[in-house]
Amino acid sequence: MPSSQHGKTFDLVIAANRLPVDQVILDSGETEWRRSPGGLVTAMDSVMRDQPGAWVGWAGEPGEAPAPFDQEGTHLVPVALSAEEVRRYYEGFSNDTLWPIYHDVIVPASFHREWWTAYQRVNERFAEAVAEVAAPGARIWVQDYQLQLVPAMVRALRPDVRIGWFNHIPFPPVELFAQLPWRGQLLRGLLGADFLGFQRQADAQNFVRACRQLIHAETKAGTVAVDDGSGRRVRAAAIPISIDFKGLEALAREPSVGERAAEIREQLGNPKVLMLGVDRLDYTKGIRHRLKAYEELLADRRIGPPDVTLVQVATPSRERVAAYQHLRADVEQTVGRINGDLGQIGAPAVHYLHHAYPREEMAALFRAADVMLVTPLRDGMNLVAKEYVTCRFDLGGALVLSEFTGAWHELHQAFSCNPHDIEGLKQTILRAINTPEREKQRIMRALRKRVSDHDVQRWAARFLAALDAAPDRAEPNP
Ligand code: GDG
Repeated sequence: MPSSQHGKTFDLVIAANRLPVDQVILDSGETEWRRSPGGLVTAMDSVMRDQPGAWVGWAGEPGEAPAPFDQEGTHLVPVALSAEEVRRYYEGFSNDTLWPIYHDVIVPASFHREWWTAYQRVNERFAEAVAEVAAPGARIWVQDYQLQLVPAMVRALRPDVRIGWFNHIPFPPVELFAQLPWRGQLLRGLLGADFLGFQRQADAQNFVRACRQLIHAETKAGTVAVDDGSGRRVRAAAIPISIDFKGLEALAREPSVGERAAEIREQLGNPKVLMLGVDRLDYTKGIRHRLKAYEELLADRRIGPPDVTLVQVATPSRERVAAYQHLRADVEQTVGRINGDLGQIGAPAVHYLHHAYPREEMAALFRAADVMLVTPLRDGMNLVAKEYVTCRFDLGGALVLSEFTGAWHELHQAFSCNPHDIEGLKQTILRAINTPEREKQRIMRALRKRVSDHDVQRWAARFLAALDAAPDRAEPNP
């Protein structure tokens, strides 16, 4: 039952692995919470404007959770994770079991029963926190692969609420999903929801097929029947995520951002062609394939410094997971070799930056880049592709985009590539460089229209409308 007698309850409750704030330690030694600038936060702003909501998530540091607090109109409910739970639930099960399985097993997945136990325990804690702050009949929106058991756990505690879940990453084909020793529990966890949102139609279909084949559920027209005697059907559909087009374009139009873009080109020696990659340093992003194609183009003397240079921003990510440590070593060795073999004094072939930058700097880089290389081997959506075209209000630049991203299904006018096909990728990069300006402008206009018409505010509104329209829930238990 709702525990409104103990505290405030809300008609909309978000549950995500992380809270939308970061703790900052000031010079004075005091700590302060700052809003993190992610797209999800912006999307939620648009839906929480008219109705206050709560957000349940981890505050980012292991140990005791801070007390719930209000920030910019949202009630934040921190969930505690011990250091061991961070290792087992987050780095382990989420990022070393589920992440590789859901991304085509680009690296092998690790299965450990104690990671699974921690995943269950943490999901239960999230579900309890959600049940505490949800008003009667509230809408609950659970985010992502770290919380796949939460829908069923919340339903058990609070049969009166309406539950949605959105998967930010791909949902794998049944042949890969079937490897998971806990596949049945994961599917049943998700089937606690009323509506399940995915990035692509294919992801929703993979989920439905997994239910049919692995737990023998009856499925029909994008819905799955739940065999708990309630007669409930769960709908699965594609609601692709997007970005805050208006907000980012306004930032990109700032004169200071334009000046910084010119300064970046100047500092790079005013190359004729500036290529750019921006990714979390993750093996799904195809950074190695991109570097290989670039290295070969340089070695073949098709392009070369000082006329052409590549800036690769690789934001540090999951640094305690072994596969990420290997990737970093490999990428850094490759960059060193390319610069050693093919760079010149004052004109390195690759500018490799293992940092996170402020949004203004990212917008300036996007404005400065002639060719944006987005070459993942698998990516749920890839927001960088959408951000790049958003920043190009001047219609300049060219987007090279992998077919294996969710974004490609919306932005297929881009210079498409299969990153596994190194020869094809090289040809695509050359085409992106050499296509006449007018044609590139035509393409950029079409890409921008798509993102501007389908922004993150529309995504959030569509998700909640789909949640409201999902097949009726069963009558709550008396
Ligand atoms: C997951 C899915 C899906 C990166 N470096 C910096 C920085 N970024 C920003 C980018 C972009 C975001 O981080 C990364 O988003 P992506 O979509 O590219 O990738 P994932 O982190 O893997 O996200 C993905 C997404 O969820 C949303 O559903 O698209 O498929 O894997 O916004 O700009 N931002 C700043 N400094 C950096 O150094 N400020």
